[in-house]
Amino acid sequence: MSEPLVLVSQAVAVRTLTLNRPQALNSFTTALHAELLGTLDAAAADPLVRCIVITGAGRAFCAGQDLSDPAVAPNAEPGGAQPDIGDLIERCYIPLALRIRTMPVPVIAAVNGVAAGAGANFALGCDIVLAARSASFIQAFSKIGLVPDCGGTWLLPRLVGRANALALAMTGDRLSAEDAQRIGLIWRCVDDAELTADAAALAARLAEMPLRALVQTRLAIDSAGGLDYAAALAAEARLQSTMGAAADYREGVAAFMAKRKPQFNDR
Ligand code: T3D
Repeated sequence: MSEPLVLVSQAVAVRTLTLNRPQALNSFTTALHAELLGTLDAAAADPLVRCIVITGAGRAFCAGQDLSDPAVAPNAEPGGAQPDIGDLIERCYIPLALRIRTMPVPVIAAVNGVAAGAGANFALGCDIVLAARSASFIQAFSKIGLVPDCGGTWLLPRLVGRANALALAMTGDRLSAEDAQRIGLIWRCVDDAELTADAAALAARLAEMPLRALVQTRLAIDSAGGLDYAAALAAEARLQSTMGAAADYREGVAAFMAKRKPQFNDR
């Protein structure tokens, strides 16, 4: 039997998914896409999972699309039929990006090495991005005549502003994890030796928190970008009506008043 393309492990309520094509820097093939989506679906459906960590095997996080995949190889014949890359994006990258954004639990990217092209934007689409100090982020698309995908055009300007987004995307320059933290592209960069433990500790903390509130926070922050201030305030009030009627709010306040640890169960 061949090795799984995604290694799955569970520690208490935290599920870790490790991209496992280290020989090709964990670049995406259609088989990896299928396996990754399957493991994300399984994690979403499992009540024992309260937080997910995604990382890469070997020295890279993910080098984006596997450029040796015959399905995307340009036809060298001038005027010959070319592969429809947009079709691949529709079939593989959009479902992946949307799956991450709709997970019923928080998702942490633990970026252990280089994250390039769609591999970088896949990481940036996660809720919280931790990176090893030796890791880096490359919007590699422009170097091969493509535009950012896997959410890059939406994520980059929101994370780092238009000036940084355009410079990163046009130059395709490698951005160190330290600079990524400095410009707000990621949450935090940590010493290489600490990445796994720090990601596990953060995941364990989130797993004990009120999941429904965390997931609604993601939704509210993402949708507020398309609203004016008054509409965002109104949306917060509507959402707070729902959250305030739920069991986790009662539990949170009761635990605070009783000076005990809360036990949250809403999903
Ligand atoms: O069809 C489409 O393209 C549509 C989808 C688009 C989404 C995208 O993600 S487009 C962007 C695709 N990714 C890239 O352009 C990145 C290509 N890789 C690199 O630029 C470099 O490998 C890195 C900067 C990421 C790392 O450089 P380095 O020097 O640390 O490693 P390396 O020697 O280049 O790579 C190590 C091995 O991994 C090497 O194989 P080998 O020679 O040891 O057998 C290399 O070919 C392989 N590898 C790295 N990236 C990819 C890859 N193989 C296939 N596809 C890759 N993307």
